[in-house]
Amino acid sequence: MAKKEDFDMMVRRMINGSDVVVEVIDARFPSLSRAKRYENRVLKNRSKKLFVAMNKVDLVPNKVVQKWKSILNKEGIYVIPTSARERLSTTILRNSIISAVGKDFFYITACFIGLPNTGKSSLINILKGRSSAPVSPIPGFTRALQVLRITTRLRIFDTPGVIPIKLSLANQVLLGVIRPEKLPDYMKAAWALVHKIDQLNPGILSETYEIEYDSPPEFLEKFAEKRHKRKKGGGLDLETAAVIFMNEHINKARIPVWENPDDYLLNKEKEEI
Ligand SMILES: Nc1nc2c(ncn2[C@@H]2O[C@H](COP(=O)(O)OP(=O)(O)OP(=O)(O)O)[C@@H](O)[C@H]2O)c(=O)[nH]1
Ligand SMILES: [Mg+2]
Repeated sequence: MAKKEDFDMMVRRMINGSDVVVEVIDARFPSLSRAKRYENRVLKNRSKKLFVAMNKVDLVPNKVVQKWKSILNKEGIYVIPTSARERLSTTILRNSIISAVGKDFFYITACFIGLPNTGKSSLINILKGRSSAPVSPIPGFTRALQVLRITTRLRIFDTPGVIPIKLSLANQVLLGVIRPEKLPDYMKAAWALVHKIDQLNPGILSETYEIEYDSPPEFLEKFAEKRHKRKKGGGLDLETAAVIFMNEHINKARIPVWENPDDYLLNKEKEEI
C-alpha cells in the first residue's frame, strides 16, 4: 500500500507536469481544507494556473459561500463554488480550465488535488460526462494516479487526497479526511468532534439528534442510548456509538456545520495586530 509520503510525492510531481491545477476544497471548511503548501508551489510558477473549486456548496447557505468566495478572492485565489452532487458550476469549471491555457497550446493537462473526500473524483466524472473515476464516501478512496481524457484537448489527472501534516486529529475528523474505523481511540475522536461542532455551530447537535447534554461524553452516552447500542452485558457500547456518530458526519454529512467566515476574518485581524 502506498504511504502518505508517496502520495505527497505523486501530487508534487503532478503539479510540476500540469498546466492547470485545480485544488478541490470543502465549502463547509474553506480555510481548514486548503493545502497552502501545494497552492504556493503552483503560484510561484507563473506558467501554471491555480483554481480552487469550493465543492459541496449544496451543504452550506449561499450567503456563507459568497462570503468565503470574496475572502479567498481577496487573498489572490480564484474560486469557483461547485457542487458535484447538484452539478453546479461544473461547466464553468471546465471552461475556466480550458481558457486558462492560451490558444497557442492545443493540449492541456490539468490535475485535481486536495484533501481526501473533498469530491475530486466526483467533479472529474461530471466533466467527463460519465463515471470513470471511482467515487466513494470513504476518505482516501483514490489510491493511485488516474488519467482521464476529457476532450481531445484536455486530459485530467485525478490524484489521491493528501492530509496536511499540520491538521489536528480533531480537524481530521471534522473534515472527514480519515476513516473513523482506523482511529486508535474512537471515543476520544467522537468527543473531539462534538467539541468542534459545538464551537462552530452551538446547539446544532441538540437540534439534529434531540439530545440535551453538558459535555461531549454526556452527548455520546445519550447518543448510544438513543441508538440502543449496548454490549452483551447490558452496558452502553460507546465505541460502536462513536463510530456511528462520526460516520453520520463524514459519510452522510448529516450535521449542518461550517466554518464561519466572520470568525475567520476576526481571527486574521487579531493575528495581524
Ligand atoms: N453533498 C455533496 N457531496 C459530495 C459532493 N461531491 C462529492 N460528494 C461526496 O463526497 C464523497 C467523496 O467524493 P469523492 O469524489 O470520492 O472525493 P475524492 O476527493 O475523490 O476523495 P479521495 O479519493 O478519498 O481523495 C462521496 O460520498 C461523494 O458522493 C458535493 O458537491 N456535495
Ligand atoms: Mg478520489
